[in-house]
Amino acid sequence: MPSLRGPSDYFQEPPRHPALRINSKEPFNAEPPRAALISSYVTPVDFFYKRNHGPIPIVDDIERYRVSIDGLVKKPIHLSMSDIRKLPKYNVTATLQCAGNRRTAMSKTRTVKGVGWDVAALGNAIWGGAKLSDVLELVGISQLTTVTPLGGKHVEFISVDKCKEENGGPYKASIPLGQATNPEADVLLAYEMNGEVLNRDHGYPLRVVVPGVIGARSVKWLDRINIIQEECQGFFMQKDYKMFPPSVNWDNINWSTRRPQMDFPVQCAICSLDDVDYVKQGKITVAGYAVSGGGRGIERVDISVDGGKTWVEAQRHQKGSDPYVSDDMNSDKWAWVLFKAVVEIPGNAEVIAKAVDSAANVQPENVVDIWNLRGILNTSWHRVRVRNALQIANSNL
Ligand SMILES: Nc1nc2c(c(=O)[nH]1)N[C@H]1C(S)=C(S)[C@@H](COP(=O)(O)O)O[C@H]1N2
Ligand SMILES: [Mo]
Repeated sequence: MPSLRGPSDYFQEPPRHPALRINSKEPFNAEPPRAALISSYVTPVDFFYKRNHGPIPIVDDIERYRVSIDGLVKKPIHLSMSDIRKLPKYNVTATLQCAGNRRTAMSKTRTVKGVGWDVAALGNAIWGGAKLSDVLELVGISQLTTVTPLGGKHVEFISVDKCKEENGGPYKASIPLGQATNPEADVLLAYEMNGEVLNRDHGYPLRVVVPGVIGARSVKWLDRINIIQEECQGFFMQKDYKMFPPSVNWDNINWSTRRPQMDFPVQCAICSLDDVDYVKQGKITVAGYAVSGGGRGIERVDISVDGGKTWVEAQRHQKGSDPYVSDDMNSDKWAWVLFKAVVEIPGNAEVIAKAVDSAANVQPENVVDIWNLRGILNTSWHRVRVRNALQIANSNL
C-alpha cells in the first residue's frame, strides 16, 4: 500500500521550478509566467500549472501499488502498474485547464472564493497511458456501455491524497460510464507526461486524464475506480466546481440545484503582454492560447485594439515553426492552439482577444455577466491595457 501522510504534512513536497508563481504554498498551487506558458506548444512538465488540495502523497513501493476496480461489477480486480502497462498505450495531446483559471480577474468585479489564478492555470501535455475503455473491459464492461447489468452508470475515481475539504479523506470525482467506455473520448489512465514518467506533482504513479473537461475531474494518484449508480457525492463534485448565476451568493446558495461542471467552454488569453504593459508606439505582437472543451476545436481568434469596435483575425502559429499547431485536427482535438497577431498600437489602448470554437461558441464580452461566487470559468474577453512607453517617458521629463 502507498504510505499516506496527514493533511498538515507538507514536509516532503517535491522540488519545483523557481519561475513558477505561487498562489498558495500549502496546498501547493502555482502557475508559470504568461510568456513562459506560450513558449512551446507542448508545455514542459516544470512549467505546467500545479493544482493540489492537500500534500503530495508518496507512493514509494511501486511493486505493491494496485488500483482496484470494484463497485457495481461482477468481479472486482486489482491492477498493478505492469498490468496497466500491458494494455495498448496511447499518447493523447490534451490541454488540462483548471476551472479557476483567470479567477483573479473575476474577483475584481465582486469578491469570489477560491485560489487566485492569473491566465496560466492550464497546460498542454502529451499524456501516455492506457485507455479507460480498455481497462473497464477487464472487468467485463464493454465499449459504449452506459449502464452495467448491476445498475452502474458512473465511474468514480478515488485518490490516495488527503484533503481538508473531504475532512481528511481522499480527493474524488466521477464521469458518466458512457464517456468512460467510449474509446473516442480518450479518457486515459496516464503514467507518462510528455514521454517521461509522470512526476509526483502530477499524479505519480497513475492519474486520470479526462480530455475536454475541467481539470478537477482528472484525478491524480489514483487508488480506486468505483462503478456506482449515482454520480460521485464527494465535495469537489457536489459542493464545488459548479457554475451558479450572478444572483446566487453565499446566503442563498443551494448546491443541489446545479450539476457538477464537466466540459469547459471556449477560452483564450493573451500571454505576450502583462496587464498593464508599457510598449513603444507602433507594431506589437499579440500572442496567446485558445482552447475549447468537449473536443471542439478552435475556429478563430479575433484581436481588437480599440475596445472591440474593430477586429483583426489572429494567425495560428505555423507548423514547422515552434510552437506549432498540428494540421491533423483530429489528433489534436483536445489541445489548445497558439495564436499570434501583429497589430498597430494607437497609443494607450486596451488589447482584446476573443476566441470562437468549432460550434461557433464565442466568449462572453464582460466578466460581470458570468460572475459566480466560486469564481469559476472566467472566459470573458481577455483584455490587457498597454501604455505608450514613450509618452510615459516624456511626461516624466
Ligand atoms: N487527487 C487529486 N486529484 C486532483 C486534484 C487534487 O487536489 N487531488 N486537483 C484537481 C484539479 S482542481 C485540477 S485543475 C487538476 C490539476 O492537475 P495538475 O496539478 O496536474 O495540473 O488536478 C485535479 N486532480
Ligand atoms: Mo482545478
